[in-house]
Amino acid sequence: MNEKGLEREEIISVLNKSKSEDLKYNRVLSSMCTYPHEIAIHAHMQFMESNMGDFGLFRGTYDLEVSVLRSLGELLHHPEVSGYMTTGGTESNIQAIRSMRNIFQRKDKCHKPNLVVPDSAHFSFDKVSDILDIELRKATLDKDLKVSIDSVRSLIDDNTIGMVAIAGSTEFGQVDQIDILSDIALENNIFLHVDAAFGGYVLPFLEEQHDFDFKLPGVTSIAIDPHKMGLSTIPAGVLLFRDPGQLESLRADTPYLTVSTQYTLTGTRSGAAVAATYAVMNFLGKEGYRKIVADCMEATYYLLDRLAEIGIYPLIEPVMNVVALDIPKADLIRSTLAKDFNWQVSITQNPHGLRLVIMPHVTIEMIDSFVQDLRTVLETI
Ligand code: 0PR
Repeated sequence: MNEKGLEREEIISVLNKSKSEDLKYNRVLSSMCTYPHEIAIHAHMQFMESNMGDFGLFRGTYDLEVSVLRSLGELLHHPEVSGYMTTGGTESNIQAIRSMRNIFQRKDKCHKPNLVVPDSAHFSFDKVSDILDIELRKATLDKDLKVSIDSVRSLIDDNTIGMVAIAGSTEFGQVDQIDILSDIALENNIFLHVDAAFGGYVLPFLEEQHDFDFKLPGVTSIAIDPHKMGLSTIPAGVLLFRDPGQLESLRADTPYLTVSTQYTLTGTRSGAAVAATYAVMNFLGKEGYRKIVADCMEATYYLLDRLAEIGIYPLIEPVMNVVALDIPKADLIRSTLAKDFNWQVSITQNPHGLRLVIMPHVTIEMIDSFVQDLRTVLETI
C-alpha cells in the first residue's frame, strides 16, 4: 500500500483498464452466470452497506430476505419453507449436508457418515466431504446421464446420512429421477438434498414440467441460485429446508450482535444481493422468467439445428439450456476456439465432450458466428 493515496482519476483509470481486460459475455459460452438484470443492479447499489450478518441493524433488508424465501417456497411447493440467502450453490450445499450430519450424529447412529451423490455432482460436494469429514459415495450415471437408481441403492448403508439429486447438472443440464430418489429417501429414512443451483430458475418455467422440488415428499432441502438463471447479482444463493429443525441444527449463538443467533456459514453477508434478488424476482414475476427461459431454449434449439448441419450432435437431448456435444478432441477444440477466435467454451469429463451454456446473453448472431468458427476449427485440427 502507498504511504499517500493516489488521485481519484488515477484509480479510475486503473479500474477502467482492468475492466477492459475482463472478457465480455459476448464471447462466453461456458458460464452459468450472466449480466444481472438492470433492476437488480439498481437495488444492489442502493443496499451496498447492508450487512445481513447483523440484520438487526438492517430490518428492511431482512424483510426483503423473508419475502424472497417465501416467494421461492411458494414456487417450489412449500410456502412455509425455512432457510436463508447464501453466497451461492457451494455454501448452500455445504450447509445442507452439515445440517444432515448434525441431526444424524445427534441420533448417534454412526461414526463415519457417508453421502451418496451422483457422479455428475458439482465439485462443491468434494469440498463438503473434505470440510465435514464425510465419505462421498459417487453413484454411476445411466445412459441418459441421470444417476443410476441401482447404483444409488447399492451404495446406501446404515451410515448413509442422505443423498443428493441434481436438478440441472453442471456439465449436462440433466435432471435426475428425483421422484424415485424421494421414495428411496423415505424408505431408508434418510435426507434428500436437491442441488437446483442452476435448474431451480429454469425447470419451473419450462413448458415440460419436471418433479424436482418439495412437491416430492422425500425432498428435504434445495439449493437454488438467483445469481445464475435468476439474473440477480453475485453473491446470491438460497438454501431452503422443508423442516425448520434442519435450519435449527445450524444454529450458532451470537450474544453480542443485534440478533442473538445465526444459522449461516459466513458471518458478514451481502444485503445488496438480497435486495437485488428481491427486486428482479418481483420485477420479472413468473411471466418474465418464463419468457427468459423460453428465449434461452429457443436459442438452444437454434444452436442444435446449426450444429446438425455440420454433423455435430448432443450427447443427450438437452433438458435445459446446457448442451454437451459428442465431439472428439474436445480439449483441443476448446483451446483452439479460445486462441484463434476468443471463444470461451467448456468441456465435460465423463463422457468427454464440448460443453456450451446458452445463457440470456447468448444471441442468435453469437450462435451463427460461433458455429462458423467451430466449423473452421474442425477443418484445421
Ligand atoms: N451446484 C451446481 C449444479 C452448479 O452448477 C454450481 C456452479 C454449484 C452448485 C456451485 O455454485 P457456486 O459457484 O455459486 O458456489 N456451477 C458453475 C460451474 O462450476 C459456476 C460457474 C459460474 C462457473 C460461472 C464458471 C462461471 O463462469 O461451472
